[in-house]
Amino acid sequence: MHQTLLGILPIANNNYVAFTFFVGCMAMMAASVFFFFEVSNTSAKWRTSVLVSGLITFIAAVHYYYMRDYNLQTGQSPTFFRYVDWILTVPLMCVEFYLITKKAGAKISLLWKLVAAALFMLVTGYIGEAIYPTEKQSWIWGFVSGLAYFYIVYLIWFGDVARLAKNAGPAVTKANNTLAWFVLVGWAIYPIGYIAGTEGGLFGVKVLEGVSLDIVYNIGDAINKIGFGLVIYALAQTDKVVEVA
Ligand SMILES: *C/C=C(C)/C=C/C=C(C)/C=C/C1=C(C)CCCC1(C)C
Repeated sequence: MHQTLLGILPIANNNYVAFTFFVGCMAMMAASVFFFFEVSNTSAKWRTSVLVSGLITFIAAVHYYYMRDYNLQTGQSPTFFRYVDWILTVPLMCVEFYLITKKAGAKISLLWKLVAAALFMLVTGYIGEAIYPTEKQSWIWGFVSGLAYFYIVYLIWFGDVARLAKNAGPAVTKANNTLAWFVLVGWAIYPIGYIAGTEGGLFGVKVLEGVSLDIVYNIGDAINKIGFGLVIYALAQTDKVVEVA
């Protein structure tokens, strides 16, 4: 057993997996400090939203701190804590969609729909990645998980979230349009990591052998957690300017 604090185990120059865990951890920490401090520079209407952006990156920072260490010490993927992170942070992203559409009348049932779909997506993904990662099973779990993913995409692009965002005015519409692209393109990074990392591949075809699942997931998290939070932050800042004028 090694006792480690910020990297007493050295990261080898060619260990890109460990390196992306390290950089990811730092980026999540920095983003959290930024969002937390900016809460006081945000108009009352958007404070909770910016705070939630900070909570998302903070939860990720704590997990990355642990996952970085786990990966360095064992050389393995920290699958369990990866999914613990996602099970906490993805529902918080659903909360962000609820908060931006709430003033246009979003009901709590919309939040539960998003959260239920997210949990279904993540639990089935975990089963395929950690419990039945076999050639025969993992692609089926990945496919079922993908159905829940597309339901979320549908709600945000065409369903209740899109409709309510439009009613909430141009600033929210614009933010929701950007977030919708994050969910369609940014979140699609995760199935790519899954296909690379499970035996089942893409419907049983191994198209991404040799690609590191952890590097793909780490890039996805940086884009989706920090980028997503910045869109919320930008919305809060734009709306503030409108208020003053
Ligand atoms: C901050 C973490 C985020 C935004 C994580 C998002 C994760 C996903 C969208 C995962 C999706 C998956 C599929 C659509 C199919 C294969 C299994 C998953 C769980 C990787």
